[in-house]
Amino acid sequence: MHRRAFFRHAVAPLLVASARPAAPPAGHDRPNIVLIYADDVGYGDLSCYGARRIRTPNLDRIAAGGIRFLHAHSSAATCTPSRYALLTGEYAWRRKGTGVLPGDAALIIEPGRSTLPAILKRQGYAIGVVGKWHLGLGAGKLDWNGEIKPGPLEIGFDYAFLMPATGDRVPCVYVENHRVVNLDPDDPIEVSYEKPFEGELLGRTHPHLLRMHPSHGHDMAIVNGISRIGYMRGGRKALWKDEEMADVFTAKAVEFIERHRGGRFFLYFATHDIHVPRVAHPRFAGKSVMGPRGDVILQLDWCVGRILDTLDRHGLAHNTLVIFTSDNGPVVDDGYKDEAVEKLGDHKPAGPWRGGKYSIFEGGTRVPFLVRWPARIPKPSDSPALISQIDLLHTLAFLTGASLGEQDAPDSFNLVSALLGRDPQGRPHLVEQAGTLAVIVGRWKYIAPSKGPRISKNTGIELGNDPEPQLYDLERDPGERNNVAAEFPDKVAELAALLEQIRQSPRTRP
Ligand code: NG6
Ligand code: CA
Repeated sequence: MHRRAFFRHAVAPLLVASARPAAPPAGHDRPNIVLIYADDVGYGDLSCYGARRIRTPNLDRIAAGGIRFLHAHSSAATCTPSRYALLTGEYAWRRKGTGVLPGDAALIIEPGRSTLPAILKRQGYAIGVVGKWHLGLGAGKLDWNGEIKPGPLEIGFDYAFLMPATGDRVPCVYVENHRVVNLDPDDPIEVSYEKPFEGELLGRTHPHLLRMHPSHGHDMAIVNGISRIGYMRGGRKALWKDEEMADVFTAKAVEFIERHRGGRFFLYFATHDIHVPRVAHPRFAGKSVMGPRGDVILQLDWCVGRILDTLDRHGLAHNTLVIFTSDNGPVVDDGYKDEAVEKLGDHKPAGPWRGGKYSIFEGGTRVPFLVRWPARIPKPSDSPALISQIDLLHTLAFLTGASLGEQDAPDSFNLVSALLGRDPQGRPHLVEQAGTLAVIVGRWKYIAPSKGPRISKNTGIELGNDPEPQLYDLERDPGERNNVAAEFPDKVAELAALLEQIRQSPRTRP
């Protein structure tokens, strides 16, 4: 077929979504929305997804009263690009500078854009974010002692209580709205990702000061007996205690719900768990058989339980849409010697999928995704629909009665019928992002050739890079073991062309 004609006949139809969405609820039926966004939790890490060596009763409660998605994806296999896509509805690979950010990066979402929080705010919702941010703060070199902006408040949130980047990156302080919490003006904070401060004690030079040791990287600033990525000095009263973080975030999340229970609210609750460093509160430390990685899964489950209990206590559960998912797939050794490898046993963090965090195989982005909304989802079910977190923007906009402008959320599909369990198909196609890109259409997955390493030397994860094209039949071979590219050259050509077409066009949504 001629190339142009090929696009028109084979590719173009795929760029248009088919399923007709269910009607949006009338004003008074619009739900409260709680999006619980966990960090590095794998498909196989929850008992409602088959884990046996660990129990997650509160997460299982969501599954038991809602929908368990089996083909749901984070937008990328690492944090920053997944979160960028979640909040903007745009594939992160379209934009430079959306990879894993250092802790002193500037905000990567331009104020004024129609973000998920900005759209829901226009619909009259109170909008809060509690937990991990990792999308940058400020507009250039940031003074952590002054007003910290632009940040979440400038892109649509009304309230923010944040960890700026990750638990393993400085600065190790909380930021509430525009200020560092508990900052003593006589002990200002300084942050550098270039060189240590004079006299700074580091993990690599003073390992005897550490209670948790790095396995790779993470040998710079020491905070709370744990060495991190990056250097910092000062702000001693403001430093967080890792073992208290889950309690601190959960209390802020509960407060937000209680403050806004009289109206409509959207809470984006982005836990630090189960990212490294994995330091559980003493209530959970040693309580799993899998060491700290298991303990923080128990802790995460407890946080989720507190949120659900709060909704119950205030009679909000019936009309609250609760979504639980994770920003990327799982990793076992992500840079600290925390016994995760030694105590894993036969636990499969990625469940049946190959690879994990950082990987273009399914383990990279195929994550747990649970949805509960008793008012609109009367009975529990499993859904095989292909959905992505990038679709939440359009779907939630629709559910709350908002419409999108032409330029908004270019890659976000309105999947309300799939979200409510009425459409088993979902997206017509999905681009997955790790070191390279892949595209899924129906049963087929094509992975674009790439020169990167096949296996990460740090984490041991199979990254899925291959200089040759890869084609997998996910129906017959969900574990991506048999590359059938040589058997189906037409399929390879078709999907390679589709991926190219998606890259070239500024948007994929209808
Ligand atoms: C990597 C870190 C890893 C983790 C990751 C980001 C090293 C050696 N590894 O660079 O520990 O922080 O970045 O994780 O520094 S994410 O979930 O926020 O994407
Ligand atoms: Ca992550």
